[in-house]
Amino acid sequence: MNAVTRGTRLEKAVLVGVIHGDATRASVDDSLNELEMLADTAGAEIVDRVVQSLAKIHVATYIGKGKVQEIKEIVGSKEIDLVIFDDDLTTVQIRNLERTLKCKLLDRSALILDIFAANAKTATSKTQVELAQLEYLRTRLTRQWTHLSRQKGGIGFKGPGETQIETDRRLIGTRIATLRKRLIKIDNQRTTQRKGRKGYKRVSLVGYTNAGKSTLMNALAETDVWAEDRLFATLDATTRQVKVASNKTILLSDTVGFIRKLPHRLIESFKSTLDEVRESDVLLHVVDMTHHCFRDHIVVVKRTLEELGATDIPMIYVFNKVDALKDATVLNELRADYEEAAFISAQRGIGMQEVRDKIVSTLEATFSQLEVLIPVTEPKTMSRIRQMAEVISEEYVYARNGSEEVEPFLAAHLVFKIGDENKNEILSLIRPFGEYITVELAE
Ligand SMILES: Nc1nc2c(ncn2[C@@H]2O[C@H](COP(=O)(O)OP(=O)(O)OP(=O)(O)O)[C@@H](O)[C@H]2O)c(=O)[nH]1
Ligand SMILES: [Mg+2]
Repeated sequence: MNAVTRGTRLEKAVLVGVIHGDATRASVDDSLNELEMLADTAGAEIVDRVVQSLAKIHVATYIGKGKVQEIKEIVGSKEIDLVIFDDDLTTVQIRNLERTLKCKLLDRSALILDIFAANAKTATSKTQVELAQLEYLRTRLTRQWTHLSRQKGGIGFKGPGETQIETDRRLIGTRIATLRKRLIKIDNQRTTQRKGRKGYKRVSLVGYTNAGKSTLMNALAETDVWAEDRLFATLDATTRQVKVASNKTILLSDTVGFIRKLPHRLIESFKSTLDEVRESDVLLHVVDMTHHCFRDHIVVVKRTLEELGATDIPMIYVFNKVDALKDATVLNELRADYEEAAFISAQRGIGMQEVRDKIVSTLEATFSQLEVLIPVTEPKTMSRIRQMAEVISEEYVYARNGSEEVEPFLAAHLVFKIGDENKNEILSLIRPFGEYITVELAE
């Protein structure tokens, strides 16, 4: 997509990965495969890959001198426009490498930011991406770009980068402050919006990018949310009503996908979008089980959820793309490992009823049913219960505490369902009324 909008030809890129610390050849290869997908999404043509095994990272150039020379030769002989490192580089490393390689240099964060910039469609996501980009640029203002044609654009040069890079730290600081203020305003608006949705249970789709979240959203909500074989197709949170049972409608939200090494500042600036996730009653964790790295993807998603503070929310695993699965052993293993999971094809609409049923049962599981007699002289307690709980039945009866000497009094016999999060408060409220019993009055 970007390649088309950028005209003439795809930018040619070389990828660079380093085996260091816990990384193995295989894990670096997987990560580079993903970097390749990211670069492809951004509109680059991957011409070559360079991998180096390092006991120690070089402070000045990240990789060793010999490797830098090797890349330099590739850049020259294959007319490379762009060198992309799989790890984040320091300002000094970028400067030194650019000086030697004489071509554009990006690290993984910058590439992801670039894709986000290209995919940001709404005012909110544009603001969020711009903020993340400026935070990134601010730490790299000493870049020497003089040998590059900065105006030509291309990967890593979209969005505010083209103009803001030339302004000084102070200007960027001012812009960042403005964007932050704007985001606080958006945050407040969203909070108000969410309050207006009270009464509905909220379910969010989470998962690795390209897992099929938007496709599942469409299948469940019978709507048309943008789904595409592209990383980070969705950046904004979309919420739809979904009927999960004949008498139960929930709100389902689709949002931005996760990826390895998602820049922390992106998570920071997408906080208001991701609040949707944090405040959900249930999470649907969508996994593309046809991807050979899907187990790593699950780990990355879980870690990102930890970072968001969303680990206490009940989660349903939804293994997607069962239609495209070539290896039955994967399915057998998964069924054993994840007994509660749903196995579906969002694209073909297979397993949709199972997903709906699991949503209903998971929502039910987070509720307790309580029964209590509240004297009519306690209207405050009654109204608090009505606010927090789902009242199933309400009947007026006569009651008294154990003692025969006390005159029976009118009380409401309430049966209600209460979510775990409010259970303790309700229990302490109704404790004083726990002793009452219903009495039948003599004619
Ligand atoms: N074979 C197959 N492909 C699927 C299925 N569900 C989704 N896809 C494809 O997977 C790709 C990604 O789907 P999306 O729904 O855009 O994925 P997403 O998780 O929303 O991705 P991002 O928004 O980019 O994070 C698309 O090309 C879909 O057509 C499925 O059940 N089977
Ligand atoms: Mg999507």
